[in-house]
Amino acid sequence: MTKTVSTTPYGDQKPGTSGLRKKVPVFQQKNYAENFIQSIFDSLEGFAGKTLVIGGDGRFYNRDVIQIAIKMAAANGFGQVLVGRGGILSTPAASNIIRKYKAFGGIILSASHNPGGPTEDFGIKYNTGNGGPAPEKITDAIFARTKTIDAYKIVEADDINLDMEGESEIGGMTVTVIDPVADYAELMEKLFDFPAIRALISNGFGVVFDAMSAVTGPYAKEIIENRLGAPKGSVLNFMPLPDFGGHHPDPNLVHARALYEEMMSENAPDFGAASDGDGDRNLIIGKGMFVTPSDSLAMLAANAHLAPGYARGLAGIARSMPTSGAADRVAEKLGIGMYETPTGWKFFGNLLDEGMATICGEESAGTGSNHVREKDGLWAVLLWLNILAVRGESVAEISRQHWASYGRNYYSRHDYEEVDADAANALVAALREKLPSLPGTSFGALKVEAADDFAYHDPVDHSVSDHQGIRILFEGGSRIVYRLSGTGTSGATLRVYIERYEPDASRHDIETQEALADLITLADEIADIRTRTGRDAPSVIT
Ligand code: VG1
Ligand code: CO
Repeated sequence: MTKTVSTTPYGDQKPGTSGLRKKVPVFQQKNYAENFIQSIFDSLEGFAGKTLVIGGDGRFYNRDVIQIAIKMAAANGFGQVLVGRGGILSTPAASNIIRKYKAFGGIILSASHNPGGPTEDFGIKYNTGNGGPAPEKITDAIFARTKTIDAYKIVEADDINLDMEGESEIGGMTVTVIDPVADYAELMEKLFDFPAIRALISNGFGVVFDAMSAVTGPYAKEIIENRLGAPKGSVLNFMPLPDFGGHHPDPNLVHARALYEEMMSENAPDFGAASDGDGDRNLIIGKGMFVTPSDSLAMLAANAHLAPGYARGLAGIARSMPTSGAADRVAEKLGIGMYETPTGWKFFGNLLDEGMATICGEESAGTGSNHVREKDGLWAVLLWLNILAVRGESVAEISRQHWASYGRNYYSRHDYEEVDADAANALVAALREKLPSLPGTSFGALKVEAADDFAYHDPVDHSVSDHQGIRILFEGGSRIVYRLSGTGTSGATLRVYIERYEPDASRHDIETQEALADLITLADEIADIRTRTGRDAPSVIT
């Protein structure tokens, strides 16, 4: 039976870079999740009788919100819900399911790389029929609706058994519990040369994948161990846990430190990788060689034609603005389009839908292609393995050769997490004011060529997104970029992105922080970071 429940708005339901993310106790407030889900439905049109995909990364509160979302979808008139068994769907797998089964859209429950548990983070995101995160036009409408919502619709029924595959019915709507892995694994087999990767591995090429107790465990077990024949135990931390074992499921040099140490050790396997909470990020480390995500994008783009799914070449490459310019050099050499978008995967959707870009990437360990409309952690791992199998060289060899032919973009991101929000906003405001005075100014050997607050003009729908990060561009290709995170749940996180281009191959072996030392000092000087945040050093360096 459908009932309409009256409710009152919450003022803080503005979706950020990737959906609405809050602490679990915030989501547990009366009608909090219901308000947001109803606001999603109220912002959409024409879904009566259509299919909605629902799944999440398995974090604490996932199952509760899935039951609510199913009952609300039924009450709002959807014809069918496809939900992953156990409530599990990685973000790229959900994107694939939406596309493959021509669903109207999907609700993905995740706070990605943020920690999980009763007092940690939770999130809700809406994806449209192309499988991608809703564009700003829709997220703005959802936010507007959350401010006026006064009722939501839900059916009164027993919970769905999420642990058994099959169909059931709730309030006139069909609920199908599906295998979360099968469709995704099948797609990967289509894109990549599994026999070649299998042969590589059976010849003793060592692979280790850390699922970080998050959603990619079941996917990596099936693909890397079962289908590609890596020895049992190659996939670490493969059980998705509601609190990710108490860790941050963030595959970076801080939170995946153990993997990094192993890969730098003498007996390291040939290839190490990890993914994040919801499976859309990737960390790639060869024996003795960490590949920065920006370099990984460039190297994958330069070699993608070696994998069957990309044998016909790329239409174009897109990267988020803070991502290093390494991929630009590849696009230039290939003679294909290069697009620079704001941070967040939603901005790649139009470029992918229009066939303008084939491969996209972000410095935050996100890479993906037109096979889905989300970044895809395991996809990046498999493309690397496919390339390694074909080239028969190590990650370190491929990296060095890449730098030798394109030059090296030294790159690092410094995060100042949970700083006072007012201080962070004041810092950005002061930087903005400084912008007009910077071009032409010299700081030691560094001369500012241009400085702006990045604005994106979408070439497809012509929408404009302002204030996407402060850029200070120096002569010779060095850059400092500042922006505030849109995914955090407490205080503000200041991200400072630092890049220096080095064409000279005899200077490609400098330690990254050392190679960037003058820019790092200058980043603090220009923005007054220490004084304004009260911090001596960043909390995370990637
Ligand atoms: C961060 C990253 C961004 C990424 C976003 C979502 O956003 O910088 O590149 O798209 O997270 O990724 P922000 O606004 O905090 O800088 V995920 O894996 O958290 O869905
Ligand atoms: Co993620």
